[in-house]
Amino acid sequence: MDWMKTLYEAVIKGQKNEIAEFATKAVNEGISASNIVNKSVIPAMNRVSELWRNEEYFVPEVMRSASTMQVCMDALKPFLVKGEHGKDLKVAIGTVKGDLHDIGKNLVAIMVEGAGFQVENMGVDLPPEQFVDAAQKGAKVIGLSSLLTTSMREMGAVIEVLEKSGLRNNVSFLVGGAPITARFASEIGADYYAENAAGAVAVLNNLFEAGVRNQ
Ligand code: B1M
Repeated sequence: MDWMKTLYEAVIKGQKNEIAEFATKAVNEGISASNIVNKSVIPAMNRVSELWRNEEYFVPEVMRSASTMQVCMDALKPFLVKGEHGKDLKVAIGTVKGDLHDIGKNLVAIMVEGAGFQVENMGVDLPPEQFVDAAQKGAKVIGLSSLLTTSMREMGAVIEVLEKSGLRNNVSFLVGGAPITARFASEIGADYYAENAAGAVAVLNNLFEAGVRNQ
């Protein structure tokens, strides 16, 4: 069985009832969970995005694929989180105010957790004050996600509110999402930009290696 192809197609077709079993079988046959995420699940969601763009998929199909992806990620989570767990660095990740997109943000959160970091997945449509709260609770990195050109400016608002609260120097900001660029990240005063989940993990590994830890 070509599990990578099977899983890729299962996300696209929304085979929610079968996908957990497929994912478990694939792992039991020696395919690594991170390979499944990077080479099947993420490309499948990208394909779903394309189908939406081409008006071949509409909201119900996209939501069906998103929830199938979530079932797959839940099945893979124990294998992703195994092993490297225990990096003493707390990361709070959320989607900014006005934005309900969470598929990519959830992928990033799971991959970051899988790389061993302590993750608080805060949700969507979050006002800046909630990120202040996360910083007060000890998050050293705040990850902001935005998928809309209408909400991306909210990332800058979060950074400003953190500055006003006096906590800006306690945290690093990592930003990402389809409309975000490295240039935009630097314009709003974010510390890091990542294009995808693997990029987010790389940024955090670099910070950890540079000695950034929970106090
Ligand atoms: Co929306 N939507 N949507 N949508 N939606 C987009 C984003 C859009 C590009 C579609 C389009 O028109 N072509 C468009 C935005 C246009 C723009 O602003 N330029 C759009 C729009 C307009 C809207 C609505 C306004 C539609 C309407 O109601 N008229 C509305 C807004 C609602 C709101 O948020 N207030 C809306 C609603 C929805 C649904 C609810 C139907 C659904 C969201 C479901 C959910 O998330 N629970 C939805 C979806 C699914 C999409 C598309 C089709 C797919 C997004 C996705 O999940 N991609 C999208 C079209 C597209 O992208 N082609 C679209 C797969 C995911 C794995 O990729 O999220 O990019 P992505 O995440 C990547 C990277 O971006 C990065 O890593 C991830 C993994 O590789 N990344 C980070 C993300 N966050 C990161 C954080 C990091 C680092 C990296 O560090 C912290």
